[in-house]
Amino acid sequence: MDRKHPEIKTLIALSKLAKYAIAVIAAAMRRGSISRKTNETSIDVEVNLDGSGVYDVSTGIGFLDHMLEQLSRHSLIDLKVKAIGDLHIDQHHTTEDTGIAIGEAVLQALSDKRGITRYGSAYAPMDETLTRCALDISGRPYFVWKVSLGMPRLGEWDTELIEHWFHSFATSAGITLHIENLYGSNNHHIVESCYKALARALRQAVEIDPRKADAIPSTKGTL
Ligand SMILES: [Mn+2]
Repeated sequence: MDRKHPEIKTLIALSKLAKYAIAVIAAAMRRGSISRKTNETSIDVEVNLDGSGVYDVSTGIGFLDHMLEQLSRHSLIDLKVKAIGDLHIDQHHTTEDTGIAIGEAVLQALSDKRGITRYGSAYAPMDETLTRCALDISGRPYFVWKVSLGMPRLGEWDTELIEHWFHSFATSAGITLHIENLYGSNNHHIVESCYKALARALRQAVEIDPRKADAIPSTKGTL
């Protein structure tokens, strides 16, 4: 086969274009939708991994809404969350279950994970605070949290639940997730930088890598 022959060159160009088009179409369908009802919470979540960071979030916990909005805005993942939980007891179930449902929706949207970059990492500075997030969409959930918070509450949100949110998200999305606050003093900044670092790292990791758009990014052939 003469690769310099004009017709062959056209055919090669067309097949590359077709591969790219298939990747774009597959990417356009990377949406997830989860409806999760228990005796403790009722949660509806929709995500679009190829969005533009449009969100509509309502959990009944103001600070959690603020954080989920940051997650969407900085990951460019469109995010709808409607959670009605047993807040008259405490915020534990609502916090945990939104983490689970968003993780499940992301996992569903990733489907067989074809073409994804897979790894992502980001530093998020916020005034005096610096936080690092590194993650692998590995199918092997693992969670490392090196963050200390000195205040018992942010708004009305119990800060001990924040670690739990990240743990629930990592577990249900099947992500190896490491978050470390390197330094900082303001608790609002520390928590917000954790969500922003997660957002930026996630944005990288779910992105379609055009150099391997039709491949599963693992030598095992599955993730
Ligand atoms: Mn803020």
